[in-house]
Amino acid sequence: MTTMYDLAKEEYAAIGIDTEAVMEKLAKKPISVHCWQGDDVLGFDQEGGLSGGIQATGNYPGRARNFEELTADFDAAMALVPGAKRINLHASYAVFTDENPWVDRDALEYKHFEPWVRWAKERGYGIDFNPTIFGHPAMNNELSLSSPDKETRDFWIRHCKACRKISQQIAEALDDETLCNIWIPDGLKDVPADRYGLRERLRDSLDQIYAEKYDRVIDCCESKVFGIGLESMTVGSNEFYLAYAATHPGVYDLLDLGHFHPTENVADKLSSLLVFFDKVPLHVTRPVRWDSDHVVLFDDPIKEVATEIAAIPGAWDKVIIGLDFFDASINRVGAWATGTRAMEKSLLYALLQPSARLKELQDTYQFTEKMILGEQAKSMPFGAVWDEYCRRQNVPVDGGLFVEVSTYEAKILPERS
Ligand code: RNT
Ligand code: ZN
Repeated sequence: MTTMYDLAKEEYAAIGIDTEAVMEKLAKKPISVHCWQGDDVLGFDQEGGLSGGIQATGNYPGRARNFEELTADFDAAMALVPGAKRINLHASYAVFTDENPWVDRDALEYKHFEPWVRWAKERGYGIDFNPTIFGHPAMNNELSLSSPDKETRDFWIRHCKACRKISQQIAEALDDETLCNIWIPDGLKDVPADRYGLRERLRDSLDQIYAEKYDRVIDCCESKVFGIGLESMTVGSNEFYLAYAATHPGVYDLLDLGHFHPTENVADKLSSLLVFFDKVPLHVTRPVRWDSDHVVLFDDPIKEVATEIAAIPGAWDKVIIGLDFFDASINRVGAWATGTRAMEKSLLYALLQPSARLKELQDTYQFTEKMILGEQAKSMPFGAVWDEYCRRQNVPVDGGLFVEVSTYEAKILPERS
């Protein structure tokens, strides 16, 4: 019997695309899935709630409250997602036990993350890591590494140093590398009287944090344009971190799709960074009017980012794909699965575009044919290849997703109320 996939395979072959090779390539590219969709970014170490100009809105029931619940939910979600995965942890997800009781963030050690490492090892996941510089009493007027207060800066410098060390130890335990991403909310609500001092202090703090060299840690800083309550300036702007990265080999600039002005296109930025850097880390998210961190969908901005990753020479390996969304208004397992699947789907879509031919047409000024071929590729039988990829990866096709999510929900909700 001829399947939809057989027909699609032939159609793609006619424009020079090998769907078998594409599926194989996609299955190996890891997506770093953030742990914080499962509990609305609250973590396990503080009671104070979220701060730092970010917000998880909604109160859908069933939020994970501890390591057991969060890992169970992550497992349930990832059983619905094709392809290779990593888990992206925040320092606030340290696991405290009777043997390893609570310590403050500047005293965290590898042992507080060992349960995560054991868990990840069993699943073949790599781990990425983030200092947690928000939702904590040591945030001083929402300033941390750039604070005018030495005591405040020093606390967060100690925290970041601890996190880099933990990242190295995690990487060693997994015989891998760990991306360690520093994001700070630091900024001002109202018109700044001094921008330079804040940025000069941030540079000095970073220099202290990065003084120690680690061979398995990929360091990066995440830029931003504004936060809620911090509308007038953000210390760690993209110019700031791009310049820092350019002058500090081994430290990279992380681009979050929600951290730019709405008409800026992050897909357009990738080629510029890839001319100069051997790594470009990303937070893929979906901003709606502001940095709202909606669940990633198979929409144009994501497809365009994926197309750059698939088409730029070497970008497939150089771009480190991480996700960053947190919607508390819907089932969180459904959110995780849908967003991560959308990333996979966009990469599959991108790999199925006739990029080499389109480039050739651009380079020979055949713009009409380029336009027409580009339009043709958009309505080719992509869905049949996606369904086939899901089947081969033993995950549901889109039509089978909701029932899985709701079955899991029905099982766990009674335990969590
Ligand atoms: C905030 C940044 C940051 C956080 C996570 C929780 O605007 O995007 O990456 O979302 O670290
Ligand atoms: Zn982010």
